[in-house]
Amino acid sequence: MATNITWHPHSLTHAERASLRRQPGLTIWFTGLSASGKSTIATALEQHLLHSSYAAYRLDGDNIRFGLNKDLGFSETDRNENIRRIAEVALLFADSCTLALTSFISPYRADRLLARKLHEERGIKFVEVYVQVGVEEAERRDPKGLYKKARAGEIKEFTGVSAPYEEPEGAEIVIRSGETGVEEACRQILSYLEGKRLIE
Ligand code: PPS
Repeated sequence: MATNITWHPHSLTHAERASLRRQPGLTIWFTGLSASGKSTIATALEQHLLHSSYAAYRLDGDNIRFGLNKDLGFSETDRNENIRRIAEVALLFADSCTLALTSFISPYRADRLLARKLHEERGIKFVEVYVQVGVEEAERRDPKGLYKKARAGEIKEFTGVSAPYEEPEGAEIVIRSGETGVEEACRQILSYLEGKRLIE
């Protein structure tokens, strides 16, 4: 970190801002293997929320790597940095009273914990959604043909094949992707958020 820098606090607390905006700010953090369905579910949830007049915005793994994180690859160190940056960006969205939806594989438990900790330190809610699917099923789906390439050795360090995925232990929501349709998954998340009074 640079030296000679000073933190300038906002003129409002997050709670005061949320009350003025009449809109909560929080991060819904999707994690799961490639082809688990996390982006599909996050996209559908974003639609639901927007149609219910919530400010919501989805940050997507592939997309972010076209811009902000285009300098990063898929080594463990690069993935750590990818998730660290996304955690900070999601926090900014959430602090500004947007519902930030992130869909990144985020394979390392420590990275997801860091994202959670950053939010908790600022008093901002963090909801982890594990979109659970076995490698076999993800590989059977293989919508982008990436598992096939990984098995052929054309993609190195591919999650679930030649790089690890550490399953979440304390996710607030677990979606069993093989048995749960997209609409049902959205309902599961919305009912959790409503139950916790995070949205109305
Ligand atoms: S991570 O692990 O959180 O840093 O990955 P993420 O930023 O979510 O990017 C995952 C998408 O990148 C594509 N892709 C790979 N995924 C995993 N491993 C390797 N080696 C890899 N190379 C490219 C792939 O399209 C992932 O998108 P999803 O939507 O998960 O399938």
